Amino acid sequence: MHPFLKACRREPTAFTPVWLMRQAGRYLPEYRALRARRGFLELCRDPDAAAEVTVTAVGRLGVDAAILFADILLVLEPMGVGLEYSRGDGPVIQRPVRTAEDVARLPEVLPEEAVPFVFETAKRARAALDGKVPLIGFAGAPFTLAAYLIEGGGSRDWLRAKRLMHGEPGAWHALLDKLARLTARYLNGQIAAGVEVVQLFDTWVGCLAPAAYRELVLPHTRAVIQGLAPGVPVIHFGTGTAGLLELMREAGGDVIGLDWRVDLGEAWARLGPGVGVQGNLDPAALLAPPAEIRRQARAILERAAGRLGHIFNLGHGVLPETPVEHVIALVEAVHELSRR
Ligand code: 1CP
Repeated sequence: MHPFLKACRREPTAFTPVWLMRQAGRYLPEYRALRARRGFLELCRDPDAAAEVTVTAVGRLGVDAAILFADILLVLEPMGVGLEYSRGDGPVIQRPVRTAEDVARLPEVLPEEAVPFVFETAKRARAALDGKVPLIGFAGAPFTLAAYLIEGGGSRDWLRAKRLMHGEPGAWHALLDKLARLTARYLNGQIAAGVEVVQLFDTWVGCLAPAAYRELVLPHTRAVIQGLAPGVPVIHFGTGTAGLLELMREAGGDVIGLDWRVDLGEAWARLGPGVGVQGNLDPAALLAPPAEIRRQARAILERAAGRLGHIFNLGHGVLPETPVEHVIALVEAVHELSRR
């Protein structure tokens, strides 16, 4: 079995497996060249091109896992909310969901019918990888999807989302319930198409109070995870989650993703035994020279202290300004320093 899959199951590995969130993104010259000619959505809808982006990144970096080329917001587009990636670099939702009536009007979407190209991409990427490294599928968690749907795009404080969450809990639960069902179906479709691990991105959940997370988010995230085909490891990721780690573990996942704002050793102690950890280098560390990158990688490996189930990653996605050679230096350093 490949080291990445073993680590997801907390089995011993010869070295610590490493991959990077957003490893197939804009810091790669090959990807920028493709994007110069075609829009992001257009690329996602072309399974051969999207699979190629996945496979190219793996070949270039020497990482231990591949990630499907898609986006967490793609499943929202068939709801008729007007998803666009045209303005600047952030996604925009033209017709955001702001009221209980808006929530009630959102159609039930069947991913197999609405985004068949994602499953086709997964099939082709898996075939092209030819067993070299495992393929990760992914989706947004209900909270993060709802936050984008309500705000209409990214936000610093997610106040419109919180207004609905605190002010109209009935509508909020109805929305998250819909998104949880959609997400479980979407991930199960990816699993049927060949992804071997799934990552649930609750990127912006760290903006919540623990009590709000427990009552208004946790049951929906748990429903997604419990609705997944058994036997496929789940990585549950968020940023700014220092106050939520125990609750995220309660919601589920075989591996908990950590950003760089927490000490990996302390966070793992809080999470307790029986769970893996993914992380947690600051993406900005990759802007420093390779010697410094190596020093910080070693420090994180020391904090993991040989516990079973550590997957090395950044605490969030690769920054677009990151030199490719620095990413390669990180991957080599992790492999070399962790060899057992
Ligand atoms: O211009 C471009 O080429 C589009 C940039 C881009 C890319 C490369 C977007 C728009 N999405 C993606 C691909 C993507 N998105 C992947 C697969 C590639 C890989 O990881 O190598 C994945 C896993 C995502 C997941 C995603 N999209 C998340 C969760 C991860 C994270 O970084 O927090 C989020 C929050 C999104 C929304 C999104 N889509 C795109 C952007 C720029 C954003 C973030 C916007 C924001 O900050 O609010």
